[in-house]
Amino acid sequence: MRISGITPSGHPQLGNYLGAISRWAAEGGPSDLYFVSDLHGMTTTHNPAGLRSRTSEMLAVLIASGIAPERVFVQSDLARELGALTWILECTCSYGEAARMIQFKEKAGGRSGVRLSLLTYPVLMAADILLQGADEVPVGEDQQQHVELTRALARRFNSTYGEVFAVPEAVLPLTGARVRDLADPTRKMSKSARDAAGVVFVLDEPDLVRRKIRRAVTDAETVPAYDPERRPGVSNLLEILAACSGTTPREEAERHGSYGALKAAVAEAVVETLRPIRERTLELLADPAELEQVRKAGAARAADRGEHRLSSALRLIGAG
Ligand code: AQP
Repeated sequence: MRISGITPSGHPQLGNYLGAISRWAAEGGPSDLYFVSDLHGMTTTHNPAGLRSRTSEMLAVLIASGIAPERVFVQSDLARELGALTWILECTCSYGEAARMIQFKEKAGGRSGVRLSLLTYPVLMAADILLQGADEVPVGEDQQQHVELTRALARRFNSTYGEVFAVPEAVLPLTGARVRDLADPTRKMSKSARDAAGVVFVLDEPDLVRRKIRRAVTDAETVPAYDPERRPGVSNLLEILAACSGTTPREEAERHGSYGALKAAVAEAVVETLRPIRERTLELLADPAELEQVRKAGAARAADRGEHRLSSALRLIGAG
């Protein structure tokens, strides 16, 4: 069984959709379970109302994109179970192991007021994976060290207290296009980018999408060519267009004779790709009853799936 999460650290953006969510929604998608990891969205200063609304928005986008509702849940709906399991796993983890995580060093390095949760969030991630009994976790390179930690904790718990957890493996995710920021194509498009000018959000109005794409940074040339190294801006536009159209960036480069024509085609392709997702998401958010129902059922299923592992772990560690 495979599990994938997405953090509502910002509004879902085109890169999340083309690179991950659209794959998740496709037949034979990479995972069996998808969750909105809102608890991971509070390891740095956050706004509670904003987090709550972004969590609903992310859940709505997952459903609107076509992921089966029975595969989806929200992490905080399992806060009690995950809190208990995280504590058990923290009692299985050394401080040194957690402090070695590269992401922690990068994000905490030299800063004051760092939340303890920034150090311990990989243990919560281990709890996400181990509670559900996942044996494979599709993750990018930046998360592989966290899956390694999860494996170490599962093995250690099993050998010290008794067999409870499947030892998961990190597998390469089936990813779609890598989308770059339109205003700074040397960076990837990110939902938490400081400047929204280069980020197309799934819920942006079509005219705003067109405007952002029209203003996308390119280079001093005038005719499109696919050369990600030397011409990252125009290559990014070609990749986006190819991902939306089911073609290749090189085919798209041949099809469009000027940057103006290319940008117009990219804008229309993106608007049309996002249109049904945007419309369905807005419908779901306008009448929260359906989303509430999906959320409740997802939480019940996820809690059921993990219940025996949590109660066994508590009992074996001497607590239940
Ligand atoms: N620009 C991107 N192109 C392709 N895929 C992308 N993903 C994110 N950005 C792009 C994919 O979206 C999935 C979920 O992302 P995540 O929540 O795990 O966080 P992330 O990768 O860190 O995404 P963001 O949008 O950049 O968030 P922030 O700003 O919080 O760091 C992943 O499968 C990811 O590869």
